[in-house]
Amino acid sequence: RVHFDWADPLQFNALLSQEERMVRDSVYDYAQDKLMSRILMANRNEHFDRDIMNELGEMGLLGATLPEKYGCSNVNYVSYGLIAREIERVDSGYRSAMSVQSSLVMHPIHAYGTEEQRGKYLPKLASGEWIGCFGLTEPDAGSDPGGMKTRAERIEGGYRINGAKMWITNSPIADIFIVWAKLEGKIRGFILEKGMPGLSAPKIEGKFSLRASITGEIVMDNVEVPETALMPNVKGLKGPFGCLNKARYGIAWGALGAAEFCWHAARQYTLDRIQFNRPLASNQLIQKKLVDMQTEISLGLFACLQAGRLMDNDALAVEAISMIKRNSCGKALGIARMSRDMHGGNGISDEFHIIRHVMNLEAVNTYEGTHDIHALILGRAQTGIQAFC
Ligand code: TGC
Ligand code: FAD
Repeated sequence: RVHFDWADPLQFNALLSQEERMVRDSVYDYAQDKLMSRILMANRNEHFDRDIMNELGEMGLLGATLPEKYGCSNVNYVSYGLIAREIERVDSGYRSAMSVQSSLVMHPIHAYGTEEQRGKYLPKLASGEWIGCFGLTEPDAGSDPGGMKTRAERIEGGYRINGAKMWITNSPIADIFIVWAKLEGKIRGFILEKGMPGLSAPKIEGKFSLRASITGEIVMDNVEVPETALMPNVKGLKGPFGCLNKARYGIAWGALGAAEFCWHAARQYTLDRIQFNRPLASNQLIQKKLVDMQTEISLGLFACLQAGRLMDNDALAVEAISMIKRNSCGKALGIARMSRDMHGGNGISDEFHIIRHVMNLEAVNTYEGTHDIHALILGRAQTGIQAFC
């Protein structure tokens, strides 16, 4: 009889290469050692520790899929997914910091920028010396970014940009701002730098989710940038969406890491906790909940792995990314809420970490395209009928 590993029922680990396992194990060790020890107070005090970016840089985890000549690790997309999973096992906010830098800042500079822009920005972003942010969402344009009001106009030697971006991860501490603006009616990507006159990034206070990640606005009041600030190699919404494809893929893996934490914690808690003279885990209702968690996470990981293998071969359709982003985030949120319930009163204490994951996953289920927007993307692809407008 083949041994059944409850934590890896479908032998997911056997499908990883030696290099992928090494990446996973080294990030697991780092995250459990250096991130887990900080998260409780960081979340309680709504604090993002800037040093984490340098540590991620030293580990080669920023822009990890990009070429070595820019100081990056040149690993595959399955490895990128494994990195996201291990970091988000600790906290979605830390994964946010990593994935914004990698997929939403370094990826567009690499894919749409000039060689000069790559050489100037990528090595410092890879090391964590510089932090980047990505400004697409606006106060009046969230799910419908095509409705953005931010405008760029040509001036002598460059462009003048006016507008405001909202809900921008890392903006208050960013050195580099990837900003999407309409230039002559077409969406274009610009690289702005901290300190430019007219550019500010106030922090958004009072978040009950992703409290260990810093979020802000980007306000651009007649910001004048040189010609060299424009990323020349893309026009239209496919520019920002091309970045979101990479980030959404990573979130699909990451959310399952958070879910795994909640599942394993629920299992241990219900084995240890005695009520009615026996462990909670001896009740049928509890076992069913644990098995539902195990099943969804195991199936979800296989979907992510298959998506990663396809992405590594340039064969992944963007609609499939919507499927795994939506599935992982929705299922992870359900699992975290279930785990919270199974922890009883302790489930709302931050010392047990579950309520933090519940609150984080509420935002993860919303950003990078809400759960319902991804349903509508998939619905359009299946029926040929656009339902969102
Ligand atoms: P639509 O007409 O569908 O497309 C417009 C153009 O874009 C192209 N396109 C894509 N290209 C590449 N990848 C994709 N996934 C693409 N999806 C669409 C499309 O081919 C077309 O190109 P062209 O050349 O024909 O013009 O556009 P629409 O305006 O109807 O879009 C609707 C919808 C719902 C699909 C879209 O707007 C959407 O996805 N909304 C969600 C917005 C979103 O995800 N925002 C994320 C902001 S960033 C963020 O949340 C970061 S959080 C990070 C963290 O902290 O971890
Ligand atoms: P809305 O678009 O107003 O949606 C509100 C509700 O209406 C949702 O339930 C949605 O599903 C639903 N809805 C919308 N349209 C339709 C429709 N046609 N049919 C049916 N239902 C619909 N953005 C960035 O650009 N960069 C970042 O770094 C970034 N980081 C973020 C960090 C955090 C913590 C958060 C919370 C958000 C971040 N975002 C970022 C913004 C995020 O991408 C948006 O919040 C998200 O895309 C949803 O937009 P919205 O908040 O304007 O909601």
